[in-house]
Amino acid sequence: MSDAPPVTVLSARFVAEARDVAQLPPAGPPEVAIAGRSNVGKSTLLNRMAGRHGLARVSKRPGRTRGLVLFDLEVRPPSGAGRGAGFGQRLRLVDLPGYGYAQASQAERRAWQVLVEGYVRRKGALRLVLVLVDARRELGPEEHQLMDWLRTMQVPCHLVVTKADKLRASARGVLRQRLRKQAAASDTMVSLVSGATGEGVDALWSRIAHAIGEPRAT
Ligand SMILES: Nc1nc2c(ncn2[C@@H]2O[C@H](COP(=O)(O)OP(=O)(O)OP(=O)(O)O)[C@@H](O)[C@H]2O)c(=O)[nH]1
Ligand SMILES: [Mg+2]
Repeated sequence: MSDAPPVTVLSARFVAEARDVAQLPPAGPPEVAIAGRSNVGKSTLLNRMAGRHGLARVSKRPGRTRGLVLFDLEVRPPSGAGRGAGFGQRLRLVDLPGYGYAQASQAERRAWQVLVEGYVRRKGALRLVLVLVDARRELGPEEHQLMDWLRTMQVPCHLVVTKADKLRASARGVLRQRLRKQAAASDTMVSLVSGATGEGVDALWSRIAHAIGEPRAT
């Protein structure tokens, strides 16, 4: 899992933050969105994928990312992957606000749903959604619901188990085995990563390169 050839990020820049769908910029490069429970580590993983500390704002307190935050990356595909790597040179990463944030009011929850659903339904350049889950937690109803809904919307998703560094090596090995079985049994790709240490991020990049190389079913 760790010897995947790396994707090189040549540049990364903030494009826009949208608090509602009307504020979204016109569709540009292929988009990969990062979704998951609040505080799971979406912004941290985005920074790690971009190789830029501090690009997306990170916080110990849940509810940091409130809008859709878009970043454009110029990337060089893994060596040997050639043009088949799928996303050519430009890619847009979209940091989504987190769900399941305990202090959120009903109105905030509704606003989250309207924003994220509106974004996905727009069927712009969205090619893949990474659904993050904490390595120390089981998949909850929210993750299942989100992945089922993405499936009905025909948006490919990829389950990313993060904060792997929080587990001991033995627990990590057991989890890795379980995830492999889970991935084989379902139709979902699963990756184990750490936004803090960068573990698994090269392998995740090469899976993204392959996943978004395939045309989206509409
Ligand atoms: N140990 C460890 N800590 C992490 C990892 N990823 C994120 N964190 C920490 O978890 C906290 C939340 O990280 P964020 O990246 O802001 O989480 P988020 O999912 O973007 O949160 P919201 O924007 O509030 O939805 C921060 O204190 C991070 O430093 C990881 O892989 N390992
Ligand atoms: Mg965030």
